[in-house]
Amino acid sequence: MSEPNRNPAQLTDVSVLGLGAMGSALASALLDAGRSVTVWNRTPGRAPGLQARLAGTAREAVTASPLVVACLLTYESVRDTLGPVADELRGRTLVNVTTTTPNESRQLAAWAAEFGVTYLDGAIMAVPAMIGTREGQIFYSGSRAAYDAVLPILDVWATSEFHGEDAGRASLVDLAMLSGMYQMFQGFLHGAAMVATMGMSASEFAARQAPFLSAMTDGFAGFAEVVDGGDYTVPGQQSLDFSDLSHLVRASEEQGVDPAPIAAVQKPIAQQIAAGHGREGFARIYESLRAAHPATTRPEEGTAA
Ligand code: FVH
Repeated sequence: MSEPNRNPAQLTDVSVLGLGAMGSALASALLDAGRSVTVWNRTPGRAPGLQARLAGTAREAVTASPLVVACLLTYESVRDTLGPVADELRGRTLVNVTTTTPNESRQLAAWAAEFGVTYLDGAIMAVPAMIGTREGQIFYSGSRAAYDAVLPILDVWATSEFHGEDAGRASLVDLAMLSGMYQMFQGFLHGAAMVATMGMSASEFAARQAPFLSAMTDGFAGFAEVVDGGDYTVPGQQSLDFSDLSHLVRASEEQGVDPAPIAAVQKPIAQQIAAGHGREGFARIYESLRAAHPATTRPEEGTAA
């Protein structure tokens, strides 16, 4: 796939299904890199400026190229679009960069295998403006052979990273990172709601909160070392007893602000203290979180990428 497509039965190098904000950016970057591209979108008329070959149907788009990229909205939209054209996909490589859960990615990989389609799942860690730059990252998992074969094309979009042959891994890493990001955003907005009760603007709060949170991320590596080591008694850690956040919950309530975000942090702290671990480090709340799901494994128990 590193060479432009020369099979006369196939019209272009890559077909991109979905011309939303992200699909358009992906197709545009491919065109800028000199690739021939066929595009299709459910609703006609999106991305009119794109100098790509326009397919009238998903079937026409799929048959136009050996490499098919799906950038649709959800798992359901991928199944709805590709299900009816599965036979045409046979023998081709499908790179699905639509956001799906890990299990949905695995289901798509199993479905693709059933139809003789080589499957690679992609998780985009970038906004459309970052496509075509090294700043963006895209995680992949699924067929290693497909990843190696199409890497020169994938690298046009962003920095590519392969996470293993389990098709769900790229999505899992993506969604885990987004989970952290959204909790941080909610944490900021919760704090902004608290200080708003005494008249501080969200902008003023943001100016204080951003450098503070940024400095706090230095703590991740220390927590990670303790979690990976599995010993929460290592000296030098902030203890759970010291980390009890009941006063933060109360302060939020006193100000009339929904304490749910901070109560969600206090819950595993209280659980671990109640279980007799108050003198151990804060990172021990990881044990409450992982225990919430019976399938949880420690990192060393998982499959290597
Ligand atoms: N945009 C971003 O910043 C994020 C970055 C991280 C990854 N996401 C994921 O990328 C997928 C596509 O996102 P998008 O930004 O392109 O989304 P939209 O602009 O809303 O376009 C959605 C396209 O999906 C088509 N579509 C929706 N439902 C169906 C369906 N049932 N059958 C066929 N196509 C469907 C839609 O078509 P239309 O509405 O114009 O007819 C658009 O082409 C997404 O998974 C993000 O989570 C982007």
